[in-house]
Amino acid sequence: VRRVRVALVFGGVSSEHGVSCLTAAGVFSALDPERYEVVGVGITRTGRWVLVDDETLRGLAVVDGRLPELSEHAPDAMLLTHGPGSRLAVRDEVSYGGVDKHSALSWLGPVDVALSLLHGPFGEDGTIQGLFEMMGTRYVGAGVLASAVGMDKHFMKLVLSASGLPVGPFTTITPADWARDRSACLEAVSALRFPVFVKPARGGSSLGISKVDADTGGALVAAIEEAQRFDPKVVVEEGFVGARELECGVLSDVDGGIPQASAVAEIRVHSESGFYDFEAKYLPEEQVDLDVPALVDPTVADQVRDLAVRTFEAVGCEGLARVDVFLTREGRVVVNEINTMPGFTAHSMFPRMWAASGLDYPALVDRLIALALARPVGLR
Ligand code: G1L
Repeated sequence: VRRVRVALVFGGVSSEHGVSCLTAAGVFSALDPERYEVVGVGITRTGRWVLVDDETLRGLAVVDGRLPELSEHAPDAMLLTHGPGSRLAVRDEVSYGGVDKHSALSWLGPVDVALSLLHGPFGEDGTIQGLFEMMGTRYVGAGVLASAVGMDKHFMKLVLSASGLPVGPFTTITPADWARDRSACLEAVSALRFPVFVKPARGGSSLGISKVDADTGGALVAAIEEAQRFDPKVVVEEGFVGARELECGVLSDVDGGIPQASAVAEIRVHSESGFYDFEAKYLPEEQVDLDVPALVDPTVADQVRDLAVRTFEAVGCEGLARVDVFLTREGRVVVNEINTMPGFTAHSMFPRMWAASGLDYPALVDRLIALALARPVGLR
């Protein structure tokens, strides 16, 4: 039987280049070489698409505490298309004379499924998913719309609240809002209960996020302007003081039935104040304990799982997503966010939650590829 040809697209120009490379090595090592053939498509820090062989993929590891990085010297890779199985080409350095570009391309043949491991803009925001759609290539994970909604905290909250799901109070400040009437923006923020978190709407990481403790004009404007450095659109959220932070993994059902939720995990933070706060959340990893599964009442875990599945469906996700929730001091479960591209090394939360549910890392990767292969190309 023919092996499934899997394109791993990774690296990228984002700040998470190294994490993406590390994830590529993890996914690669989880793929059974008897059943899968891997085509490594790297994107260098400068944005060049390069072909990455198996040995290079295997070698992407942390060395001396430093994250791996793609070399700029690899041969150019190009995704040329159409139909089920986009064609991959590599520039043939020997025959390439700069005269006839077509004669300089060697075919690598069709790919059966693509896996993007790119972070942030052009990676998890629906853009590369759109490229795969246009090429008629099956791919793992959320589609164009769900990826874009998952990346944008403003639209994510609109979709979730319109679907009747519990989200915290928030307000959005677009560049036009800010230009039109700053004091109206600040008044909308003042209607929230403090502390508030000021965030770039489409960051995907913790960059540009500030906590503002009190409704004092100066601190608020400074926090908004800081967030605007990362994204012209800013979201301000009420903080849940003293809430516990829980997470749950969701996977599409293989037979197209109801999505399935994993064991629930808890991120436990050590902080001076003794409860969840901003400083604690963004402290180095040593300061955080991960409980997988979370030590919560089984009925709470069931509520979290149910909310995670409903969140997944509300956003129109496919494949996988990690849903992060707050368990408030009053015992309410509220969605914080959905992440269509969660951390995905074997030690990341999503794989760990599924391992706790009996699905180990290689089985998880298998399942995601099977889901992508079973999915029709085009409108679904
Ligand atoms: F394997 C999946 F499901 F396709 C997959 C691949 C990569 C899920 C999540 C990720 N995550 C990442 O690549 C990243 C967290 C390193 C960047 Cl978004």
